[in-house]
Amino acid sequence: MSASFAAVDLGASSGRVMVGRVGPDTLDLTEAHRFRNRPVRVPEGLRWDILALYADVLDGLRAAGQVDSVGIDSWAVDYGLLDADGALLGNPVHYRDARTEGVAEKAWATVPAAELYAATGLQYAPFNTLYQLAAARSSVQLGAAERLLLIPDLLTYWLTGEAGTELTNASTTQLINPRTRDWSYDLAERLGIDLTLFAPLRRPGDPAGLLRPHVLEETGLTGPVPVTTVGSHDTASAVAAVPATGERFAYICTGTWSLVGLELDAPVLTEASRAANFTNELGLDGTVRYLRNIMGLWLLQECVREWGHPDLEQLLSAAAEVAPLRSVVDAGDAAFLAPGRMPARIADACRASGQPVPESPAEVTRCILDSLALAHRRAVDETQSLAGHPVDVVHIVGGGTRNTLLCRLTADACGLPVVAGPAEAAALGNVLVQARAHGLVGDLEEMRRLLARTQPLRRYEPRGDTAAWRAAEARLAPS
Ligand code: LFR
Repeated sequence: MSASFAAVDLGASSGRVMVGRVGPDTLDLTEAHRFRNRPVRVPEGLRWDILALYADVLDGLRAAGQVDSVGIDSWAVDYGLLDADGALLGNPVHYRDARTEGVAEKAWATVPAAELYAATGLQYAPFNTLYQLAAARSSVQLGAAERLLLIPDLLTYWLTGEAGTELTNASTTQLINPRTRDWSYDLAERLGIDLTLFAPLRRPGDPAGLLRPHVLEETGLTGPVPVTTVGSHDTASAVAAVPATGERFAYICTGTWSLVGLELDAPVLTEASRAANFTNELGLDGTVRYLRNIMGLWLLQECVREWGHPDLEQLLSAAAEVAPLRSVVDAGDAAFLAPGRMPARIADACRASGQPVPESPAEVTRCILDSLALAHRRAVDETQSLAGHPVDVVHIVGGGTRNTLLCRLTADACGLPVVAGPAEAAALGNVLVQARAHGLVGDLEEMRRLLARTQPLRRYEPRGDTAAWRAAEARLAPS
């Protein structure tokens, strides 16, 4: 028996609709539609073009053809607000928008940062939904809102008419207690956040309704076609698709961000963990994604945009020839969060730490990739000691697996073997959770065995010792 599943996977810079065909010993993924996700700057700030994304989702479902179910995942933390009639109130605000500047400090006056961490396990990031809601507190839109739907839940609502809040993504709001895996009622009340805005929680595998008649009409599909709840946070789906065969592994989900950490059974809520800014997001089947957010390929994407989109392959081969570790920046620094002027900001950071300023695009690219590998090394080291969970392999999944230089440098920097692949991890995790809900695969372990058997993976052994990386680390001021 086999079945087909459409996985809608929206990243911050591109989206795709993939079709996964799953049988007892097969897992094939094909691309139905790929599209750009282009945020738009309007006078009031940076916004997601959610209608364009929805139109692309519909085009993708049409291209996918008849499937047994549909699942949706996307980036985290952002949301749309609906009025009492269920109509969308304005374009969702982009998490890189400046509205949250200085907001966290005000929230901490009510609930101190240490208490927030102990209650939610979430890292400090200015864009956590909690701070976005605090920033929007007196806005007309929030005042008029009856419902708040996280991005994948909003798209699911448009497709099926059913509203829910998927748990793995809900955990990125900073309003969930990672021990009870339910809302942090007390915290929300103290911060004046109205939890009734959120639709009831649903979990990966839960049904999320059927495609509405007008959606069937627009996509040419024949009903009934169910939508299945998946790990709707893209990182939850990507981690579910890490093709690890044991427990002693760290993962790096690469794309716009690098998310580096471990899969654990319980959250780590210590003060040391808070100081290191590690987060405890909820994963599939009671797991915790214990990880750090690193700026990731965003640094390169923004430079490439500024350079007028030169050929990436050529740029990466030229970067491979540049002398290694000449200058490094702290790829965890929030100074790189906002869009714009990225080469200049990288140059400023090198200057400020007394290192040579990279000049050519190849030099800047090398600086970025060395810096990312260094940040990967640091996070892999720290996650093991903070969680008391040693690893002997690092799995890299996501779009960054196509960047062989980044994978190689990461293996060297960590001093550990790297297994790279699959590139479309989020889509595969999305497909596998749907397949499981349809009785085609078993638990997480079985999903991973299927991935390891069926997906092309590439192994990078570490070269040399890590002395040069340790020296480069010392050049950066402690974070
Ligand atoms: C990756 C990701 C990260 C989240 C960031 C913002 O696509 O979902 O996990 O921290 O985007 O939502």
